[in-house]
Amino acid sequence: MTSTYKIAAIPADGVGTEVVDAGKRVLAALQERHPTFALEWHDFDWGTGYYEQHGRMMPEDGLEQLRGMDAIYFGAVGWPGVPDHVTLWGLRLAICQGFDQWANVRPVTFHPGVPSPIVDAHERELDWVVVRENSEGEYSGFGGRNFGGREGSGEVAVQSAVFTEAGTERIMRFAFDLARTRDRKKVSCVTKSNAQQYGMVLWDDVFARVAQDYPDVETEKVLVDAMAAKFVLRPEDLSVVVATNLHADILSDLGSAMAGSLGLASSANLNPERRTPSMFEPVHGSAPDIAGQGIANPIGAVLSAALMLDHLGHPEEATRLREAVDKATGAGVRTRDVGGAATTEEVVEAIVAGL
Ligand code: GGG
Repeated sequence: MTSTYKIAAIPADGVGTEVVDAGKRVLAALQERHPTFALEWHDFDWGTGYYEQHGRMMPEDGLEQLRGMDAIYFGAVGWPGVPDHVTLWGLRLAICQGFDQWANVRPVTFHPGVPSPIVDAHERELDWVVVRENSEGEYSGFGGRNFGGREGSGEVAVQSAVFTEAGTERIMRFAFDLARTRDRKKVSCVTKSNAQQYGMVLWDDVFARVAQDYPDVETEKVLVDAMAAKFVLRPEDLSVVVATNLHADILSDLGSAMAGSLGLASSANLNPERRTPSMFEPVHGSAPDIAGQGIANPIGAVLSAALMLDHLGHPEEATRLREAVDKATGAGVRTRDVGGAATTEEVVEAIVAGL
């Protein structure tokens, strides 16, 4: 039986358009070979181009237009000429926060043939998952700038990080539940509670309380600076890493760089209660320096499509996608960022051939 899903495609800016197109073509080929699912695409031209015409990144009723979708497949946001905070808050964060996609799952995976700064990464078969709290913390949007200032004192800016017990508890439970599905049942909690004595101490307290409900899951609490070092020096000791909105964003970039490139990293912005559509996107941004040249790495977007298939209830098809990606990288079909010379198109063709 074929299940049909309504998917919103929002390529947005720069290489976002190239990698979303690549992901859609790989999904079409998969669907043709394994017709257990069908995707009904709804394309949205939102992003910086839309902003230049309409003064906003998406229409006022944008969330309403997306509400009936089964999932959102997103590219990347940001383009020179419009401040990054305007584009980010106007589209990506508007969707994540507007739909309460509070769990951002960012797997760190190593691929055959992709050179990694960790010498024996492939022998160690490393893989771990960064779970990013995606609704509050440093991205709460509270603060302001004071243009008045005292004579000679200059401007003052305040940016508040907001941690709620409910928001912290749900992301901790999500991380523990995820750990239970993995071979290594372990959650590493990233913190900075030695310096940030309110929000981060609440974060630690909630972690310790939730951990009591998961006696079968190993735990550790690590300061964010020490965790950055641990990513590089002892990654084999990681399984699920739960961190705040900002810390997890930074750490997951580090993880994907260790795997070879930010272009490989996939992510799922989940509303685990399924009250609203979840959103799947490569971790990378719009990369204006290489946009339009046909050389962007499509793997982050293709692996995000695999996460989308998992979410839609098609784990076998998701596995086929992942295996096809590994066949392509293993055969040496790699874009420039991962030591090859292939174009986006050539990587897409190699993945499709391996399905
Ligand atoms: N596809 C991810 C993307 O477009 N990211 C743009 C960005 O600037 N993200 C920063 C953030 O989400 O913290």
